[in-house]
Amino acid sequence: FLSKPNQLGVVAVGFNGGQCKLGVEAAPMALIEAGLLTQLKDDLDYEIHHDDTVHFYENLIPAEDPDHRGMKKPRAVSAVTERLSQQVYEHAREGKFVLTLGGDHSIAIGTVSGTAKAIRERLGREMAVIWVDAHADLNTPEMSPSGNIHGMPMAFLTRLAREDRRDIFGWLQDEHTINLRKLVYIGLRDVDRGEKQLLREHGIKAFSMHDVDRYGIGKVVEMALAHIGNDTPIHLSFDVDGLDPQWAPSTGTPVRGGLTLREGDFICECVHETGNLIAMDLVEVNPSLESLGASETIRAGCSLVRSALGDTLL
Ligand code: 6HN
Ligand code: MN
Ligand code: MN
Ligand code: MN
Repeated sequence: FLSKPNQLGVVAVGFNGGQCKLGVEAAPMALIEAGLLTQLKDDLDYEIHHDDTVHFYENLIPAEDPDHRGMKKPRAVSAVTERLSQQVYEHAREGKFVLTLGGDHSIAIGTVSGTAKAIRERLGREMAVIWVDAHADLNTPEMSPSGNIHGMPMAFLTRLAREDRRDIFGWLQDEHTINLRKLVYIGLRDVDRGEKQLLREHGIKAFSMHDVDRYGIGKVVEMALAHIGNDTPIHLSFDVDGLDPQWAPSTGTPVRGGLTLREGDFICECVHETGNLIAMDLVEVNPSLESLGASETIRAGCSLVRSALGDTLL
């Protein structure tokens, strides 16, 4: 599905408005300073298209942004993700792989909508999303326990949540959305009540840590990919909190009992091997939390991205 398999579009998104902790906006720079893009270029032979900018989207953040339906900073998140959607779309419509470095997970409203639209236009296809995370990020505004939009992106992307106001996600059109049957979760272990009900009601494919323990990561990835089918473009959205805090302590909502780094890398390698991966997000690295573990978390993030882009395969 990549018309240019070694062309890599990179978007660095220093955005933290989908949750309340400072620091996650510094992750793209930290990942780049750790050498991530150099490694992709020199070791994996990608031609990198990057504007050499970390986008903070200051001009898009309104001074006044009162809560709406319980959502915190709805206009800021909406405006930033609308712009990001366009940036990602522009890379993806040319057939490049799109790597987005976040930022908190609310930015997936921008990334997934951008690739979904490009894939519909280029190939007339609905793409699949593999969401690796401790959380389902499927809360509608009304069922969210926190009001933080990083817990809601999948609800908006699948139309389980809708909002007509243009300045609060009303810009999302059908062309931006994801079919619930084309969504697969891996790594879940902290899912809210309402989210569990939605997962059950809609029969959404979800592999929790319980499933990873029961079947092993090999079988889980095999089942996840079988659900998607072997001729479907895939967008991988990887929340670093899918990993156990032992490997990724520096993240805003850590949950014990997660994936090992090796299991995370394995997921990325297998998705790469399908040849169908068209985009990846790496989100929720927060270098200012658990500062002792920051460099470890950053190294883990770099490893996940390299694995998704074809490293470690012989
Ligand atoms: N993330 N389910 C919780 C909430 O506030 O909605 C946590 C969400 C975490 C989101 O980690 O991207
Ligand atoms: Mn999470
Ligand atoms: Mn929780
Ligand atoms: Mn998440």
